[in-house]
Amino acid sequence: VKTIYRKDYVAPGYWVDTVEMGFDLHPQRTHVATRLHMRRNHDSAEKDLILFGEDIQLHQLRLNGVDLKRSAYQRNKERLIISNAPDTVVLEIETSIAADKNTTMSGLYVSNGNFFTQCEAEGFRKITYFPDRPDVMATYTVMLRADKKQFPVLLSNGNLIEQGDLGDGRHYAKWEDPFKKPSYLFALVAGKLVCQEEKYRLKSGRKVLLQVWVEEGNLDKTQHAMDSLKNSIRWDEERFGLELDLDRFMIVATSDFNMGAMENKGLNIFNTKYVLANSRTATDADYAGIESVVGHEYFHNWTGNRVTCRDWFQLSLKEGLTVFRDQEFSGDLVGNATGRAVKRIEDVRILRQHQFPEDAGPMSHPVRPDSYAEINNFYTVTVYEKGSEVVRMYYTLLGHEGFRKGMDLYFQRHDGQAVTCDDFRAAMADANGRDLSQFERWYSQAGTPRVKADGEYDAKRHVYRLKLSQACPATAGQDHKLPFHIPFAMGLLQQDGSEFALQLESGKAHPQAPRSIILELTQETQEFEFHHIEHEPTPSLLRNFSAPVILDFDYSDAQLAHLLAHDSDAFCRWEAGQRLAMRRLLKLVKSVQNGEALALDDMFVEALRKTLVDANLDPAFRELVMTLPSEVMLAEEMEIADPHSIHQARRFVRASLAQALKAEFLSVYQDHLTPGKYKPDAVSAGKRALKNCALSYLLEWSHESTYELAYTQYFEAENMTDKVAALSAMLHCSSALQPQYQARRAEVLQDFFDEFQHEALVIDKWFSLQACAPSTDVKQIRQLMKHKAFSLANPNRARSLIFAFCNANPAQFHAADGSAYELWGDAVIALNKLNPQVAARLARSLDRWTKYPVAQQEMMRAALQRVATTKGLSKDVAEIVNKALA
Ligand code: BAL
Ligand code: ZN
Repeated sequence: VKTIYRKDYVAPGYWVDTVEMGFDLHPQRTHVATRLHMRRNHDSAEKDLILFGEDIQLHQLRLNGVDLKRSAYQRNKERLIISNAPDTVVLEIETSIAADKNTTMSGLYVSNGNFFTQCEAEGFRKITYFPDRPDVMATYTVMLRADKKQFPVLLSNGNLIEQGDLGDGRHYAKWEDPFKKPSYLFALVAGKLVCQEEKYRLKSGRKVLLQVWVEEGNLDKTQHAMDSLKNSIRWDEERFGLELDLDRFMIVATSDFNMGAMENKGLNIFNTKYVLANSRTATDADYAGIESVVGHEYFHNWTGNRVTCRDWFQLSLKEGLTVFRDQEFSGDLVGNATGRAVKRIEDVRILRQHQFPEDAGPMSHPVRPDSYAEINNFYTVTVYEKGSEVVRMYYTLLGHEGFRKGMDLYFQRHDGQAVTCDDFRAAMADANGRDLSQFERWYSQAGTPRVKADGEYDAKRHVYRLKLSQACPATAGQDHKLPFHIPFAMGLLQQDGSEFALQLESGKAHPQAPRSIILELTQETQEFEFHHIEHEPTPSLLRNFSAPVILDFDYSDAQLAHLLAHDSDAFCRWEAGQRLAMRRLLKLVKSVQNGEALALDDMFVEALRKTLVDANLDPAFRELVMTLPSEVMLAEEMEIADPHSIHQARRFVRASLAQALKAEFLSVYQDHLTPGKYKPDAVSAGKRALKNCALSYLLEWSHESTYELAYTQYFEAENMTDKVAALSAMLHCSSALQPQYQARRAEVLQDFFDEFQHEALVIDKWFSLQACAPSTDVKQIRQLMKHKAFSLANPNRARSLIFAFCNANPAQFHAADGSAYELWGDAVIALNKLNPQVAARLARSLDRWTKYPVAQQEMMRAALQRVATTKGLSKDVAEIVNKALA
């Protein structure tokens, strides 16, 4: 498999100014005529005219009006090269595509009888020959022709400028996108679709047309996406002064989609999962997901489309920045400080659960990678979520105004350009007169830095000395790391829970000094002295998770309980609870391994009880505190992961809490019932989350009455959040398999399937709930794969069953006999033929194989080798398994 390096970037030999395309759409054979106006880039070392093309039939090639003979160009499976072309070229290309045979969901494909495209990263080359690279930006005019009955709706980017009948049962629509764009933002949609639409008035007074297109029968599920779109437009105007530049903005939903959604100019194509919602079918989490993904794709219009990436190594330029923007959008929409903090904690959880393991495994790469074999493998949590943390650090270092100044300068300098992460950093630095050269290491060095903090209190001088040291583990190809520029937010708590004024200079006391400050750690080790600290403080460190690092500080249990009870920084408050829990869980795992008796101390139970019943705290926050670190996170904390002991230990803590706090859980449950009309806002969702968390604990306390509670909730629930929570509690609790509950469990599962069998997204939940249940073993997964509703070819369905099992049911996935690794291998191999991108994602479930006991390692290695030696392996999967085995 060929590796592509960032250092080898060469500017394109030719620019493309205009693209005219004509599509004659037929599922079996779509004919595409393309005309490109090109001109030589005299600044490029590339002298040939290079076009990319894959899996397409070439019928004709004409250069400046003359047919090119076969000897006039070179062509292989990936490229078409014309040497000695003139400086100005009009290139006409005729190709055809069998879209109905395209199971990769990249390029032009058919889903449920409708045409869709996905061109990022390199799908446009499956439509026509083209310099398919993000730094080639052109304006597009697109003519679509198709059978009117079968494909009544014809959409592409930009504005609709003409439409009409062709007389033979076919019709046409002509679209023009006035903005220059790279080919990866091209899109077309054709088929039987209906839309919810609205005229929306921008702040400037200009009116735009907003549309959400779905399959017939789904118009009762588009309102939330439409509301989210309007909120996004308003938010970008208010927070960043960025206006929608088109007269029309469309969202289209398809149930066959590799990613969450795609930001094609003016024609966003979405996975149905991130569009369709009503209270009957969607949970609070689904509603929140829709809001953030609609926001994300909309925000790309400026951060991604108007200013795009010079090359794919710069992917985080648009993705990290746009994730940061969507996180801020969701945080701002909640509208209060705790709601913001809750969102922040949720985002940090995702980073720790997914990105930290990635950074410690075989796919570890910098936010701006240096090489890849298949770019689709680099749409990762590192590029996205760590990339967002990197952008957030500018925000933390430069402040709200400073960050805005940097954004303004970025657009002033680069609107209409394809640029690099360095360009973004330069805009941030220049707009604020700051030297951010060391900050570059966040882009170039992989791995999660560890910051060690040591505190020392000098009672005589009333000085608290904080020593911070940083180190970053070696990662593939990077043995030695240089110090990062780390914003380190902190405060010092007094005994009564209030905060000391933070004064770094000695001399007179300044009671007005801030209570929370941001230290800048740029050396390997630095010391800070805080003056006028009258008694030994409890340090509140890395507030709001101010940098994507692992913090080591030797807290006592008492200090953690103090932080959990009092810290004004909600992140650190939550973190204190997690540390208390993690400490106990890891000890209990050892006890399980040694066959010792298990016990949970009162101090911990008491600390959680206080939070659980504290009515002054936001319910959503209380739910987060009551949620123990996941099994995946526990595994990451161990030298040698032991999924079975981890599962037992975690189960024991949940059961012990349920036993000790059953009265509290019961009253919390009853106090947070939210009868009445369903509202998905954060406050209502928080109440449901806490209530359902209480329910799940109550079911750990194995008792008829609590099982009854879930059973009743399931049948009486008027919204999907409560229904799924009840079902999940019944399937996932330790008593789920007790004979007296078996029949009920089967009954609710069947009832759920019967009621929602025509709602694909809900049936995904049905599969997922079973895939993640602790009692579901590999045999049952194989049974579920034979279910009439299962299909490997549909990415959502494959994810709902197989990915869920491999990634979120560790105790069963790591069954001692290795049978689940075989299932994994079978699925990767089968998916490889259908959809290499999705196959490569699943291949990553064995990323952390070297963390397990030797016997398991051997079986995982064998499974990886079996995949690696499969004939016809895509470069997507090959890159993943070869890196894992390296
Ligand atoms: N650009 C791919 C999908 C997304 O990140 O929005
Ligand atoms: Zn994105």
